[in-house]
Amino acid sequence: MEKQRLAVLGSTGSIGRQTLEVAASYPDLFEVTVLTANRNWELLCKQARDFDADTVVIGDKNLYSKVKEALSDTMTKVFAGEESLEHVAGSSQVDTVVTATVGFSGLFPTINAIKNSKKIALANKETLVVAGERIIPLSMELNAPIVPVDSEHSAIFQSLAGERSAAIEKLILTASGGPFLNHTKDMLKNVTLEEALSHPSWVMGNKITIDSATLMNKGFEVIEAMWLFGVKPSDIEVLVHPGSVIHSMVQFKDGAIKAQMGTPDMRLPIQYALTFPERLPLNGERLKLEETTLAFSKPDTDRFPCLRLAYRAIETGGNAPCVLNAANEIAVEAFIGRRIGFCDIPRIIERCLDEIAFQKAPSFDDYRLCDAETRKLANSLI
Ligand code: MN3
Repeated sequence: MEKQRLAVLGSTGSIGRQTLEVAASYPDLFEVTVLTANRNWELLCKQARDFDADTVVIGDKNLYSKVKEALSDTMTKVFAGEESLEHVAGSSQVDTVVTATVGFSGLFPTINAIKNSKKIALANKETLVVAGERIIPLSMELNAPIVPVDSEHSAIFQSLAGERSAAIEKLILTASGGPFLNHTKDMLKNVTLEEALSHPSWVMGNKITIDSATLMNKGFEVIEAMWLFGVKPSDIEVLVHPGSVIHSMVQFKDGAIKAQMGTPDMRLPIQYALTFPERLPLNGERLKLEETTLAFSKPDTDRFPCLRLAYRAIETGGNAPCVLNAANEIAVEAFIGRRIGFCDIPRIIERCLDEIAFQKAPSFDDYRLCDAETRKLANSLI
């Protein structure tokens, strides 16, 4: 394998830190040249030193002087702000861009990485939720392969190795069901932030943990899978599988089902995305099959309307998934800030989907405008 120079966008978050763990375990294969973070400047500076990074970007411009000073005795170049984030994703110092940022903010850096024909290890699913319709053709045209990091999509990607996509009958995305799997509608009205943040199987950042509790995360993943693997939403089935043993499956036209199983350890899909088609050793716990049970059930979109709203958005198409994402970001942020209740999240998203004007074929600039307009409306509904 040739040595890859990595840009890790969102290096201080959960996926970013685990990406650096993987990179550190194979110093002959990976050189970390670019690191970016939104606000966690102290960890960013530590990472820059540990990996002798060429360039760092801090998203929050107010923190620029702190980072600059902390790294003043190093050769690391320091930049700040959104434009710099976008710019470094296309840097000539980089072969592979790991997009581990959260939300819409990942979109434009990813576009710039594609425009510069980088390999994309995609962890920022919102990129494809919002703009998959334009991103996928662009990545094919410019020879910028997009490899999934999301565990479900990695499982499907692994199950498809050696198969033809024409042989796919359907994709089966598994969902842990989140902490409220067995809550009644009434119980859901009164759940607390702390309860929502205690995910039964995965340790992740706050935003995605809330998205998992509402099942919006699974809705996003349906959209992500549709673009990544070129299938219709009706050919993607979601099954609740509380054990999180099977990370997702592919059913083929002859009825065979292939699945990828493992412990819930994100380093595996991260490492596979970076080393594919090679599969390298990874230390860690191994699945004890004798202690696992495989149980599956259909998700309940009556109790978890976010999943239904995601299907609605993708069937509507155009700018609807962009509205879905922006409204969700604002509603989740408000829930984390204890300004709204858990059941207000789908209420706000549905209102935005009802009220924002439909656009059939938005450009990248239109997405930016639609995102801003939806955020404004969603904020007014809080
Ligand atoms: Mn996932």
